[in-house]
Amino acid sequence: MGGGVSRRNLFRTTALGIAGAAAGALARTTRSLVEAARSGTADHALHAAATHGGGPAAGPPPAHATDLGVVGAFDLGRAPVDPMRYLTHFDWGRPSRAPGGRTLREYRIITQNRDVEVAPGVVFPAWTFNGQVPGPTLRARAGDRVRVHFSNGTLHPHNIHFHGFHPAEMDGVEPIPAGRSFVYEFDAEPFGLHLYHCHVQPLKRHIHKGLYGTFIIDPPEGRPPARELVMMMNAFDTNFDGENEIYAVNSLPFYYMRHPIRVRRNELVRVYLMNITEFDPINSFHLHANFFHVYRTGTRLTTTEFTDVITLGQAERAVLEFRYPRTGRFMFHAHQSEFVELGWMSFFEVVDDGAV
Ligand SMILES: [Cu+2]
Repeated sequence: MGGGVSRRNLFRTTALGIAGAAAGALARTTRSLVEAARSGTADHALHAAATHGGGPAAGPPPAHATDLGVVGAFDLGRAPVDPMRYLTHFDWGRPSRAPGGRTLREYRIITQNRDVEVAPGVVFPAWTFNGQVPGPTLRARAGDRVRVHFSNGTLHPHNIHFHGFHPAEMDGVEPIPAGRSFVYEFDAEPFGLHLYHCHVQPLKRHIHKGLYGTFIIDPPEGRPPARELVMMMNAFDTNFDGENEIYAVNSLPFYYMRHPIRVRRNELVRVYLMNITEFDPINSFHLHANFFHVYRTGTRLTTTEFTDVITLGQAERAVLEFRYPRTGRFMFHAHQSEFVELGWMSFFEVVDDGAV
């Protein structure tokens, strides 16, 4: 492990919060802790913070708060993505009628470099699709014609490799040079929950820097009505030492802990769960006080598992379905404790009214 901010001390430095000091003091503490971590004196700064702390962090923690969290407010204008919007935002492309009466869907994707704040005070030089990490969730129906207008707006070669069926020349493994464009076109097959990502070497760096997104192909007959939520399990190696310091679903650590995702009691919830985590062999999703039906890769309409933990290797994905019969606040998180401590902790807020 390299010097500076190690994966084990970053959140002890940025994240003392939930039990910490008044907001202004807290911000100063965060900064000093991050700086201390960078200079290798975090333990002293931590001791100082523990000694001088007091008062709540910005934003109320869940009722049964843990000692997890980050200090300071998230700035969504600088965030890799707006986590609430990302959950439910689907880009269906610009539709038109293709020969034979099929639907043609056209999407525009550009790679852009962007410095994003992956935790308060922690800036990451991301490579993005359309300015966000993860990239936009592209969605089509099985059998649609998909046309993706790709432009490389950076100084590095990039491309887009889609998971799914397509001809070799549409496989997205040829680098597209800086400033150049390419049109990927193929039929949307097979239905399921897929992924797209840059496929330029070194692959782990191009992916980890942020060039990935979700690609959903709906079955011809659709799926039952549900509250649909896209969750990308991802992580950031903020000091480029080959280990992640931050874990999350949808990029911001502890975001859904501070801002629980509201769902209605008894409504069908469908999670499109992806794992794009680089540098770790697996990631996982555990739901509290409930079990879910699993549709691996979303390619079948019959469930194969009923469980409360699913473990996925990189690029594996699964559609999960469940209902909460009781109101209340319920955790969901990785079932790897270190990932939890480094950000991958979230809540559902199950409510009775329509305020969802
Ligand atoms: Cu790339």
